[in-house]
Amino acid sequence: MSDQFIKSKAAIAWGPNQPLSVEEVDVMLPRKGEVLVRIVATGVCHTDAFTLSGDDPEGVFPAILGHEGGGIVEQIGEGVTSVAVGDHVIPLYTAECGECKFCKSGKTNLCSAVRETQGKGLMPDGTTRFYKDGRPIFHYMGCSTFSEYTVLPEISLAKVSKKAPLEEVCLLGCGVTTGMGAVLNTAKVAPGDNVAIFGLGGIGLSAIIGAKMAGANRIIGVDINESKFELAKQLGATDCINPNKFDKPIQEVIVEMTDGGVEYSFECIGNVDVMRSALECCHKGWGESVIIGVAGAGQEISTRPFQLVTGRVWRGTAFGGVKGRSELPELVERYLAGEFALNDFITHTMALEQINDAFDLMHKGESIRSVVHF
Ligand code: NAD
Ligand code: AHE
Ligand code: ZN
Repeated sequence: MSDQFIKSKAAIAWGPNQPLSVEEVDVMLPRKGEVLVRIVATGVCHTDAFTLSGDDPEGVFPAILGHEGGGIVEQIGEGVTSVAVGDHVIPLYTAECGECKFCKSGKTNLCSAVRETQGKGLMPDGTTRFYKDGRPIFHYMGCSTFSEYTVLPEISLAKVSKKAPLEEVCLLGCGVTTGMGAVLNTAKVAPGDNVAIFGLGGIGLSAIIGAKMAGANRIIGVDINESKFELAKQLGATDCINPNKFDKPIQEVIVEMTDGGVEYSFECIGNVDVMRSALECCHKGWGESVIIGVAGAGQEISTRPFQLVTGRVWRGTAFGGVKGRSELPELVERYLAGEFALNDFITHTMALEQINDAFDLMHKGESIRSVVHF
């Protein structure tokens, strides 16, 4: 154990709804089972904005946000064996210990090993590695990629090919893996299925890629911002519709378009009213709706139970059901083999000092993904 630290540039969220403040922080060196990572690039996901808004029940401040990063191992703590200095890694907000009840179940990617402390903004030993002038700063989703240097548990790192540009594969740390995984792992869309994807941001567009890979028939993109439609169609959407352009509920429109409803729908927004539409546009008897979007504290979903009685299914997914350490390296290989592109998603790049612009662009609906380069 060491009480030594290094200096790092980081964007600190001092409180809800405040712009991030780029400052120099002290990062304590990794302890047993921990790894110090130099972040090369990080995407900005809507979940970062969600937590910054104060709506996240697990949001604690001051914190260093960011969870969609790519980096290089700088130093390892005692007992670390699965990564070495110089390895390229993607931080995981869903760890994979391989030993807990969840990992062993074969039914879920929701490892429980570090989740409790992670949700409190702390390392597994209940302490933080970040300090500003002696004041502790919380971690975020176990990743804190809005810092040049960050510390993670070994089990929260996926080691990936050094051939992959970290400035692009950082997007596999959340958005692209989540959207593709929701379609391919969680829903398991089959060739010929009709799907509807609500919300065409980084997650929804990735779901379109997954649907196209799965051989879906109709891929219906739904968004109130029509500037998202061009890329959605380029990626494989067969139809793009704006709910505000219809004089009836969008679920009725989709049911009519698809002879009774879609096989699968995906909510990629975090709006509980849209979650209802997404369920109700599913086909009677077998349609399944997958919730991906994250909704704020106190919000609840509702529908007539008859919707479920008559065979529709509501389910959710985290990180696309992907087990990060065992499955993400393979996804990086598939990216390197040219099976899907990532640069389509990167509408803006910027230095950490401009990170607040990334949030502004997201809120104005002008970006898909902003990527911060350190
Ligand atoms: P984003 O802001 O890039 O995209 C959201 C899209 O939804 C935008 O195109 C916006 O125009 C559209 N939209 C907003 N309101 C709408 C409405 N009423 N009807 C139709 N479209 C509407 O966000 P993102 O980064 O793609 O994230 C999407 C959601 O997924 C967020 O809630 C995020 O927190 C969540 N998320 C969940 C997971 C998970 O593992 N479950 C992972 C990543 C992100
Ligand atoms: N902290 C929130 C929930 C946030 C949430 O649902 N997070 C998703 C990932 S969003 C990534 O952009 C997730 O994986 N959840 C599962 C988990 O274990 O965190 C709350 O409501 O408390
Ligand atoms: Zn995310």
